[in-house]
Amino acid sequence: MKDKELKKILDAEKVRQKKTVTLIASENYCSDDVREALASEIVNKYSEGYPGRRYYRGQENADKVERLCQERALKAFKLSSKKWAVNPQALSGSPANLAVLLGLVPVGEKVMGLRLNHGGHLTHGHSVSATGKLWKQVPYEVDEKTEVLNYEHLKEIALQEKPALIIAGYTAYPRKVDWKKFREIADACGALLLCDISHLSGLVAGGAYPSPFAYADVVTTTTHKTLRGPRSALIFSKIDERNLPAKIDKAVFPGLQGGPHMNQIAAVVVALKEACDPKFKTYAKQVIVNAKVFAKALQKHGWRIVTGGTDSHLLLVDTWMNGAGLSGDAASIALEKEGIVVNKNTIPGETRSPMDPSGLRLGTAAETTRGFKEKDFEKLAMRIDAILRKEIVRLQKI
Ligand code: DSN
Repeated sequence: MKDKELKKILDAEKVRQKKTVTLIASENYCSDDVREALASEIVNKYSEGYPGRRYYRGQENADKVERLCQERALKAFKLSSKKWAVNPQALSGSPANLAVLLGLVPVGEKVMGLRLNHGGHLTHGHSVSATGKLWKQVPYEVDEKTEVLNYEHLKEIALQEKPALIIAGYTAYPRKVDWKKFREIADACGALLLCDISHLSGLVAGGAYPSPFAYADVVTTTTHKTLRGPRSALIFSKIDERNLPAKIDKAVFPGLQGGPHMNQIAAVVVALKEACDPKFKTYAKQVIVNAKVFAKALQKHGWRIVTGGTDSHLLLVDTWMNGAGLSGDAASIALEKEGIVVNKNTIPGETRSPMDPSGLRLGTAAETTRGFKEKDFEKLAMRIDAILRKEIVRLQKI
């Protein structure tokens, strides 16, 4: 690279990633092949439209890449091309969710989503997101005591509010989601069911977490979390008389964006092939085993884990512990000083602010890619405990 100024920064980022432990649940380390595709010449191509119906010429390779992406996406999630369509053009997770709403839900109608501070995502109808400005969020929460979803209660809300669309699948919910129950709730109130598996897609493709495809109308996912690809997104929609795929395609382009980022789509093609490799099954399984061991080890050191554990790649640690511990912000800063990179996170029933919440969200996907096993996460839990306890003592002295 001739730009020495930028090269210095990028080299420093390479070193930072090498030297630190990444526990951010939405991050991972993609393969060299994924990065090679991202930097390939297809980055230069403008491909407004869809395969076979583009606005500019010179699309023979772009069409092949996009079709291959669709084919491999169906294969990775064991879907039939007769039943499911794939749009790989949304630039990332938030635009993907926005496209689904724009395509399928009249503006002003109700969208039922988990509250942000209970583990939902901004694009599930939060007021600061376009999804909360253009549609009316019907929020739901996790149970106050158990901190897990109470499906009976969700059904009551859905029957009362009659949302046009219900969103299941989250950003900070560690437990299994009962997709079937969500289907029943959606049917009971006549809503569409969107399953956002951005966090879970690698685990689902690897057969380590239940698949929502038997129950959903639409499934969205980012491709850079447990799926271990580039930053991008996929939207799957059911093929039937409702024409969901055509409505979603139209919402993505020309509704929300111009030309797709073909280099990202090419890199997703690589990631999907990798996700079909038997080794990926082992990886996905290990991610969850590691998370369970990690949660248990932290519990043994006295930390409260939200819901008491995890069924996925992530866990929420209550670091505040009613004032006996330290805030999520203070905890994340103390850990970063020791080379452990995490994100602060709200916990259900949050009493503090999102900028300085009560907990941390920890994920095992990235370090499992680097080969961490159970004993490594046990050691890491011990290190984290020591760092946080030392910080509590330091803060008490100030
Ligand atoms: N990327 C999401 C996450 O970290 O879960 C937030 O948008």
